[in-house]
Amino acid sequence: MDRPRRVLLTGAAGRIGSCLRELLPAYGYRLRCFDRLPVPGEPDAITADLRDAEALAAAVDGVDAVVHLAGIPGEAPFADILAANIDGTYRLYDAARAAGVRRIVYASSNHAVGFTERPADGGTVPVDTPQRPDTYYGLSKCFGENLASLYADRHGMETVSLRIGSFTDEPRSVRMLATWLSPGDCARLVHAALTGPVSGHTVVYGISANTRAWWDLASARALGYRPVDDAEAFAAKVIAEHGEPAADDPELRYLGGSFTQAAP
Ligand code: 15L
Repeated sequence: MDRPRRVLLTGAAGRIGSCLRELLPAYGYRLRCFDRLPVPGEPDAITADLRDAEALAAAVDGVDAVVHLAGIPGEAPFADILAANIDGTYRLYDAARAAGVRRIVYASSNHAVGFTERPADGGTVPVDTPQRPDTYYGLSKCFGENLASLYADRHGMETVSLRIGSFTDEPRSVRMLATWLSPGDCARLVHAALTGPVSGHTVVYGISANTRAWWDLASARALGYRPVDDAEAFAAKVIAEHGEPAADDPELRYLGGSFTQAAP
C-alpha cells in the first residue's frame, strides 16, 4: 500500500504500545494514541474505552491505518475477555470500516495456536496450522483473526494478524529462547505489516530471528520483515539461571507453554 502516514495506535499506554510510540515515529508515522489510561507526552491522544462509540469514531477519523493492541494481555475471566478483547475488537474493526480505514494490523498471539504440540522433529509450525487456543485469551485472539478475515473478505480491508511470541527486553526463560520478540524487531514487524504487500487477511508469527524458533517466519518475511535479533545471544545466561530444559517440561510441550496449564 502507499506508505500510511497517520496511524491510530490502540493500547498505546501498554508494554508494546509504549515501545511502538518510541520506535515507530522514526519510520515516518504520525501516531494518534488511544488507551483507557492517559498516554503521557503524546500530543494526539484519546483517553477512552473501546466501547465509547463517539471517542472511537473520533479516533479512526482521518487515519490511514490502525495498529490494534488494546485488550487484556493474558488469561482472565470470560466475561472480561468478552468485553475487552472480543466486543472491543469488533467495535474497533467496525468503526475503522465505517471510516474507510484501509489497513488494520492486529496484535494476535501465539496463544491462538497454543495447544499445538511442538513438532517432534524440532521443525517450525506454519501459519496455516489450525487454530488451537489454550485459554479464553487465546480464544479471543482466534476471534480477532477470524474477524480480520471477515472484514478482508466482506469489506475489502487489508488486515494483518501478528501472532506475537514473547515481547520482552530480553529472553527470561528457556521457552523465550524460541519465542522472543525483541523491541527493535517488534517495530520492524509492525512497519512491515503496515507497508508490506497484503491481499486479504494475512497471518504472520511475531518473533525475532531466533536460532531455536518454533514458528515459520515465511509469511512475515513476505511482508518485508527482516528481524535482526536472536535470543541465542542470551542462551548461556538463561540456561545458567534456569538449567537445561527437561525433555518432559510441560512449558515446552505445547506452543503456548504455561498458558496450557492455566486455571479455568
Ligand atoms: C502473550 O500473548 C502474552 O500477552 C504475554 O504476556 C506472554 O505471555 C506471551 O504471550 C508468551 O507466550 O510468552
